[in-house]
Amino acid sequence: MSRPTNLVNSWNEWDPLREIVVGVADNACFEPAEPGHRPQLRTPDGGSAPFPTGPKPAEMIERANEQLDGLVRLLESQGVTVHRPVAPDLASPLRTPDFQVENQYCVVCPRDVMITLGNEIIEATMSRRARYFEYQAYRKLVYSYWNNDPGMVWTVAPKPSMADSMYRQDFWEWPLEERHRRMHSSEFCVTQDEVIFDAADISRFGRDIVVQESMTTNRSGIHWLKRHLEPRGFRVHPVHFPLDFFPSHIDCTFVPLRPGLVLTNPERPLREGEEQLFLRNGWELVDVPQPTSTNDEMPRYCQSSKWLSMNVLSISPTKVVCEEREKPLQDLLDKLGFEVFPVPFRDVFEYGGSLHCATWDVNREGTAEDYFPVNDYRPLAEGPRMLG
Ligand code: ABU
Repeated sequence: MSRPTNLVNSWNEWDPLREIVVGVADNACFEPAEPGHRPQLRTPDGGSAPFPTGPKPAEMIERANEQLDGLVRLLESQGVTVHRPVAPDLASPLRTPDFQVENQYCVVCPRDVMITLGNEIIEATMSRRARYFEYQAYRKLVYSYWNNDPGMVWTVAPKPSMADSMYRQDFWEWPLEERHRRMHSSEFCVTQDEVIFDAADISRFGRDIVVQESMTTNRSGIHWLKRHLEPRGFRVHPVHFPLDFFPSHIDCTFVPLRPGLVLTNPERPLREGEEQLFLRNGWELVDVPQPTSTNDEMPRYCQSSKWLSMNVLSISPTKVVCEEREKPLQDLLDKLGFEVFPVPFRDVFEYGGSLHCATWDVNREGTAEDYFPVNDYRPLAEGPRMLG
């Protein structure tokens, strides 16, 4: 019996896009301070005024939704099917057996929570308390894929406790010299005792998966991904960017745009040696230009770095959506042969990211390609192989 067309099918970050989820700002709250996160106002004095809590003002939500809706219109005009999550109440305090938090955050960045790896959707463990239940906004959609695509695999990664013991609180107090001294040890605000990863620390290259060790993904999380994905035929490669002292999510640091090309962050080089996988297989690593804003010039409540400039979304290996102010990057993309679609997105930044973060692709054309035939990959253990 022939199988119906796969609804869930996405192997990399660039194949022609068919179906995607774009976040919504409805019901968004300010992100609370918690052991895994210390939000600060973006002011030149480092933000000594307290960071607000509770629901965001309606006009701020409206502005972000206008820009998210603009992205939806662009994608639809390119023939892409777009879905939106349903934002639950986020303003009420949250209490589990292990922690409490005054409010949740938002459902603008599905990329952090959900990932498609071939025919599989994985819900990440997450690393912050205010985002513990964020997967709920996508469950209705996941059920529709589950009910209508018999080949789809749905995996929920183990939820960590997010108890105080899961975090290393002194991390936030380390002076810069201490961070510099420790920059190769990859110890951040989460310990190694529980499995922790945010989906946005993963970048997909066909059968190769690159995962950043960070404040939001620990070595146990990467180990879980290896043990889960290797038997399915994937190769999981941990990567590190030692000059990023507060790493969180790979998509402002290392952004593949087509076979053979990764955009790289000039201030966050790969750990020495880790570039070899790419260079030995003929990939080009191209530094992006400086963003148009400094970190201090980012929107007042934005917790991401100026490198949201490179958080672009691929519609295909030749078409890229880019934030409208980032002209230097647009010029580079143009020179590299891409058709660039600029959209305004700055009002979305304070909800956790830009164009890549605010989306989760569920279906792209294409299959499991091997872009890294030259490799000395050592799997954890031999298991049944599901890919060719
Ligand atoms: N959510 C992406 C943030 C990454 C960065 O601030 O560089």
